[in-house]
Amino acid sequence: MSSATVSQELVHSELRGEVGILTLDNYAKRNALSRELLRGLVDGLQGFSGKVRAVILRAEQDVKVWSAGHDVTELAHDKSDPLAYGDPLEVALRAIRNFPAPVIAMVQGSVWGGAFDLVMSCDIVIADETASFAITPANLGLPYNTAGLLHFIGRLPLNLIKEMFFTAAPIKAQDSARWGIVNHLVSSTDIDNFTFAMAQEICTKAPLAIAVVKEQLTVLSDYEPIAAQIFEHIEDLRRKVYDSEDFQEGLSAFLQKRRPSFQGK
Ligand code: LCV
Repeated sequence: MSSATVSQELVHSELRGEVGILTLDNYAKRNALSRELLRGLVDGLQGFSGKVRAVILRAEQDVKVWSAGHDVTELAHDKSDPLAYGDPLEVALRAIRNFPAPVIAMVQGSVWGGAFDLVMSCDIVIADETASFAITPANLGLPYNTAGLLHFIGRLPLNLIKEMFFTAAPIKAQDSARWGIVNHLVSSTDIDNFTFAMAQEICTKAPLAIAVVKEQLTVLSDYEPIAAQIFEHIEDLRRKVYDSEDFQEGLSAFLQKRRPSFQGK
């Protein structure tokens, strides 16, 4: 089976009028964001180009886990940057942020790690009462990347971002609505219709005007002037972390299904 076919197996694409629907479907691995699954997501978006005025990104109906985040088995552990610019997850996040129509994340179940960045890279987030959101690099000893942090800084209060990164604890549905992680919290019985109705409403508006406003908001919210010296300092700090024994311990513990023992070195 070709790689493209595998990817299409992991992410289903569906056209419903001018709404494109991408469904994550690798529950055996809790929709972990592997390079194959992410390729299916990016290919699905590209396949919608010129055909849709709104996209819904979802998982299968009523899953307990929307996505378990980055596929940990694919994280670079050769002392190179595990979340580099060319990482398949970063490529997928940019594809969503640069897609010329609104992408709505429809979330049921738990969202972990890089999948939280994926959801927050969508333009609108609709969730039900089973949703929760966690960012988990502290469980792996991994230094999150600067672009990812900027995604969060532009969207959420700094104290919430710190709590999520420092505790790696899931934010439950009600709190996610209170903090503005989600636009709407609706019941699991209503979420399908509610999300599709919003997508259909968007389809009745001027697509060029929407595409330009989306692009303007992306450019303006991403525009955080960082002096080269500061960027290099940040990269130096991150290198110390992904070079650390703790990162190796975090990966080993995950793969051996045991709790990590971090030594701070
Ligand atoms: C590969 C997986 C994964 C997975 N990768 O089911 O945010 S950052 O910076 O940390 C970033 C680098 C990132 O996103 O890292 C990943 C962060 N994700 C997590 O920490 C969540 C890890 N997963 C879990 O805690 C559990 O799997 C949850 C709670 C999501 C679901 O638990 P449940 O008991 O329902 P299992 O743990 O049994 O997982 C089912 C299969 O999916 C694999 C896991 O190894 C298992 O595979 P096997 O059946 O082959 O043993 N899996 C789960 N998450 N992120 N593989």
